[in-house]
Amino acid sequence: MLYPKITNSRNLINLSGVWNFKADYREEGYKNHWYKNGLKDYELMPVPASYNDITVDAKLRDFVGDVWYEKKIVIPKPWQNENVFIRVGSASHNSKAWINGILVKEYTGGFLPFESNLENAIKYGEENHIVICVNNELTWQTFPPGEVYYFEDADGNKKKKQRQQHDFFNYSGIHRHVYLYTTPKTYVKDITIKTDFEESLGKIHYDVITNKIAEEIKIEVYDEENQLVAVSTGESGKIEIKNVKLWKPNNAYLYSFVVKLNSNHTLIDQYSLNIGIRKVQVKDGQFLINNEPFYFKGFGKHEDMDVKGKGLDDAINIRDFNLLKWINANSFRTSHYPYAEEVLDLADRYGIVIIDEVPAVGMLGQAVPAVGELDGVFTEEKINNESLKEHIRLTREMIARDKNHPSVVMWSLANEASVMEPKAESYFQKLVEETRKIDDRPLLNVNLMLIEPGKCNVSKYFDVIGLNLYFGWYSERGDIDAGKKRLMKWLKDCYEADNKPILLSEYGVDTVAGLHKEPAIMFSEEFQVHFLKAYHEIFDQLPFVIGEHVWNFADFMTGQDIVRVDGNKKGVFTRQRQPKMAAHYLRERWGSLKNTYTK
Ligand code: BDP
Repeated sequence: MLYPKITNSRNLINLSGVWNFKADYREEGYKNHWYKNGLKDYELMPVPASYNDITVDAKLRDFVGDVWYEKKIVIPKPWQNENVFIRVGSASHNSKAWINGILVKEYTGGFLPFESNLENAIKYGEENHIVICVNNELTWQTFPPGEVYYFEDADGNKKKKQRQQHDFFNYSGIHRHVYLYTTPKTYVKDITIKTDFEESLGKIHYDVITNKIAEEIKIEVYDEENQLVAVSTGESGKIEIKNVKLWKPNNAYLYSFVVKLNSNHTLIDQYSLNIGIRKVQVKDGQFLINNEPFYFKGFGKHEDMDVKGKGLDDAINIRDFNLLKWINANSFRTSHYPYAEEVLDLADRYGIVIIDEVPAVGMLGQAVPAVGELDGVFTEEKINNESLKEHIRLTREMIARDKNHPSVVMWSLANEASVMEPKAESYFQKLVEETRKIDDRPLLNVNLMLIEPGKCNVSKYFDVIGLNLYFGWYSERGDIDAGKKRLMKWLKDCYEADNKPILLSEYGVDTVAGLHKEPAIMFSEEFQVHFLKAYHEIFDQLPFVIGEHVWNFADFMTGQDIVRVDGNKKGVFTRQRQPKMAAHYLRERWGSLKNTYTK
């Protein structure tokens, strides 16, 4: 799926800004045809942003149900000869969109874009009425999974509530840009790029899909100096680039891949992509980028900030990339859902390596932090065939959206699923099989620390095993030495059982910025530094550990809970993106470790 752009054949209006907004507390929106009649007594709401933290209303912050967004816009008359699409970057979690009272799209999924051709719904040169209803209810068949229930207070009043297993606030609303954009009637629908190289010869394999058979497809590749370096024709083919400049971690080089559709020698559509030439493989227990062993240094992150929640924010995103560079990180995982396309564009540009994760988080029988025995969830009522279908659909859509980003080196198909259950095996076998049919990047599964070494039924299908380990925190609480011993044994046992490279996909501790204690105790900045150092001493001894992603890059909001003080405080940076003590320590360590660090 291509990102909407203005080109010499396409136009675009960004509808981000202030929209009319109404939360449907009395469940009357559909009955009263708000999608057609419009909103009365509405309030104002920014887009993109989560609506939860914008007002001072507790009822809205924790609202479960439908909210309605409305915008009126004149569509330029000259657009009548074009295709016109509406495209929503993401809305959490279930959306319906109407134009002039006509339903144009229904979509489930809170972290991926949806779009619709508006052909039969819009009026050109006149005002058009756009309504989007966003519902934030999760079920066992959505990703992430959750459950709506009713709570009755002492007066017998019923309240709709949501149960969820994942550890981040259920921010809701329209989270990314809403665009109206045009394409010519014959247009480039999709482009797929695969790259490789041999010595100094770069190789690009491309496929272009058009909506109708186009008479001529021309490809031009430009380097960063805007020099034409290669051309081709046809809907698919191979292009070679001499003296190629590779896309490398921390040293990104981007070519511009331009597709031109011609009819009777006249240009009818043009679209260009930034691409990077690089190669990724898992071989002999190592993760290779451009044939060199790559060691992941970085974080699990979240899209999360004050006031805007999960709303796309260029200032925060560019600040984050500056901090990643400053701390000498080379990678992060988009825990626990696909991030905005704009973030991946930045990663391509800054040379930061991405593990792209589908929103399969919370497929387990307990809320995080999970302790003790886990209940089974691979059952008829919970994670069932319907869930598998959805999981496959969202994985396909994530790959369709992100496949051309050179920064994306691996797909993460689940975080902390209940994979010790025998039924998880066929589920994941099928999921992996379907994923490998469409893309050849390595696949990651991330395991919870309650899945003991040798008890994971699905590791065998994956290329890299992610482990989220918190010994010395959730277990051996406060005793880093004991945690460290357990860690060493655990890692060795996991490797022996599965014989796959291991990425420490999460390790970290809640740390209150400004709390100092000597000797170090839990929640102090000193404790966070001691904990990380202890873990690194172990990783450095184990050649099968191919990377370390600290949990988390920054403090982030969670649901209200007795184990969370205004959210999860495991950030190395505060929620306002300022460093804790551990940031200085990590900067030193990662500065002294090369990307191609071999043990
Ligand atoms: C892991 C989860 C992550 C949590 C983290 C924690 O993958 O989402 O936020 O633990 O407890 O279980 O901080």
